Amino acid sequence: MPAFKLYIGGKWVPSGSGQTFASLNPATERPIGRFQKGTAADVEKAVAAAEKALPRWQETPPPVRARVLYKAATLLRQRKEELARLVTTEMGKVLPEARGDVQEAIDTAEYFAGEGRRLFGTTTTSELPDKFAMTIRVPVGVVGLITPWNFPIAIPSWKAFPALVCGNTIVLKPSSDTPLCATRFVEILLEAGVPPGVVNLVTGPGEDVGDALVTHPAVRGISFTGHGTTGESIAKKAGTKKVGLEMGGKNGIIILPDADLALAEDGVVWGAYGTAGQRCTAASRVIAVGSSVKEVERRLAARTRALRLGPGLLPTTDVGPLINRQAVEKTHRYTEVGKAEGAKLLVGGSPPVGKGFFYRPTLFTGVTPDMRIAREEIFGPSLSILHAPTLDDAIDIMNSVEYGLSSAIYTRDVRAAFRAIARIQAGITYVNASTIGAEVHLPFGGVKGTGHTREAGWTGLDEFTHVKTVYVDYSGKLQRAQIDVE
Ligand code: UN1
Repeated sequence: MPAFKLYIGGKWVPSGSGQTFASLNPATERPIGRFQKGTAADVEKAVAAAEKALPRWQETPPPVRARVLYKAATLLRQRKEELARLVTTEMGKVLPEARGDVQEAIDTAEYFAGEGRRLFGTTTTSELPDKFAMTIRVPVGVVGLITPWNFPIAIPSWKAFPALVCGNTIVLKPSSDTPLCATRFVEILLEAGVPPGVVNLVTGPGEDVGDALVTHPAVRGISFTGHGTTGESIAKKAGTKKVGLEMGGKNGIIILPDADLALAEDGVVWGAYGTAGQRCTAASRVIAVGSSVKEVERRLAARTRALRLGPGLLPTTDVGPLINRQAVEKTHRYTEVGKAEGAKLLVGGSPPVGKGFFYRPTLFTGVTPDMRIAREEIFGPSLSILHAPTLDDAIDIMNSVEYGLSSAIYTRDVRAAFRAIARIQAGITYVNASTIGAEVHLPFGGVKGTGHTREAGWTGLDEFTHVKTVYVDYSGKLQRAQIDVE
C-alpha cells in the first residue's frame, strides 16, 4: 500500500512519531494509503518553515503570487477526472458531485487569481488639508487551515487560494478521513510554483496536530470548517489569533402551497440526499406550509424510496456511502431518537447489510420543532418533514434552531419570498432553489451557531488580510486631527 509523507519546508518528510494511519475507501472499507500520524513537534517544524518563507512571499507582488493560482487552476482542470475519481474513492460522494468538488477548486483558483490585480483598499478624504487617507490589505502571516473531509478538494481551495494570493504562508491540517485528496492538492500547488515553506502539510489527529496549530504563538490566523464542538474549542484556545469558523447547519426548506411542487421536490431531494446529506448546507428539514404537507409527504416518500444506494463510481448510484462507520452509527442513532420522539418513519431508517459505510436515505414526517431530529445536525441522509400553519410560523420554525447557514423557500409569491429573505436567520437564502450549491464568487457563511465567517467571494479576502489604515500628511507641518479643525 502506498505511504505518504508530510510536506514541510519544501520537502516530503516522515513524522517524528514514526506512526502512520490508513485512509479507507468508504464504499469498500479497503485502505487506499498510509499517512503520517503527525505530532506537535511536526507542527513546530512546519510553522518554523512557514515563518521563514513569509517575508519573501509577502514581498512578492500579488499579481506574481497570482500566477501560482492560475497555474493551479490549469493543473486542476487537466487532472479533473483523475482527482474526481480520487474524491469518490476516498470520500464516497458520487462521481458527478466529485467532479463538482474539483470544479469548485478550479473556480476558486481563478476567482482569487484575479484578486492579484485587485486586492482593493479604500481611499477617502481627510478632515485636514494636504493629508491623504486610505486603507491597504496586509497578510495575516502564518495561517493554519483545518479542513473537513466532505469537500476534500474544494474546501482546502477556498482557504488556500485566498490565503496565498493575500501573501500568507500556510500549514494545512486536513481531515484524517481524506488525507490523500489533501496530499494531491498540495502536490498541485507545488507544481504550480509555490516556493518552499509557503505551503506545508501536516496530517494527523486533531488533538495533536490541530491543537498544536491553534495554540502556536507564531500562527496568526486559523481557518476552520467542521464540527461545532471542535470550532468552539478552537475559539477558546486561539487567543488573539484571527479565527474563521464554519460549523455546520440545520438547513430548512419552506414550501408554500402555491409553490411549483415538482420543482420543490427536485430541490429537496437534491439538498437532502446529495452527498448523502454530508454537506454543511444539506437540507435536513422541510417545513411544509398549510395544505401542501400531504402532497409534499407523498412526493418525497416516492422519490426517496426510488434513490439507488451504491458505490459512487457506479453511474447507477444516486447516493453513495457515508464517510466512516461512526457516521453510519450516528445517523442510525438519530433514526432511533426520531422514532422514540414520536416522529413517523416514512422511508429508510437502517443501514443495508454488506461492506461499506452505507445508510438508506431516510425520511421522517410528523416531526415537531422540539424534537432532536429537527434541531441537531445529523450529517447523513436523514430528512424531517415539519408542518406549519402559515408562512410566519414556518419562518419561526426555520429560526428555532441553533444554526443559521443555509435556507430556502419555494413559492410563486414574490411578497412571501421577500418576507422570508428578510426574516430568515441564515447566511444564505435561496428562492426556488435548494439549500446547496453555493457559487465561489459569493460570500459563504452563516449566523448564530454556524459561526459568522464569510468565506469565498470578495469577503474571502477578509479572513486572510488585516486592513491597515494609512495617513500621509504632506503639509509639512504638525496638523492635529479633531483640534486644528474649524
Ligand atoms: C460545505 O458543506 O461545507 O453550497 C460546503 C454547497 C457547496 C459547498 C458546501 N458549494 O453546497
